[in-house]
Amino acid sequence: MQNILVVLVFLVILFGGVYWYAGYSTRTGFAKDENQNFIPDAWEEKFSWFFSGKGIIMLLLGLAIGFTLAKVIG
Ligand SMILES: [Ca+2]
Repeated sequence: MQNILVVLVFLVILFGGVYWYAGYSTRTGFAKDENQNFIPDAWEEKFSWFFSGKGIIMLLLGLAIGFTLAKVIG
């Protein structure tokens, strides 16, 4: 169970980092973002689901961490 928890926390950090970098790189003008939605246009074609599902993805990860944590502690 601890292994699952480590993987889940790692995913949250990884995804959070990607979301942060998308916003950071477009805001600083480092990445091209012509439609100004703070997602690099190069990523948008292939990974639009990853950004449009941001809320759901983070919610599910949060819930999974909550359940796993409850199992580990309890
Ligand atoms: Ca864009």
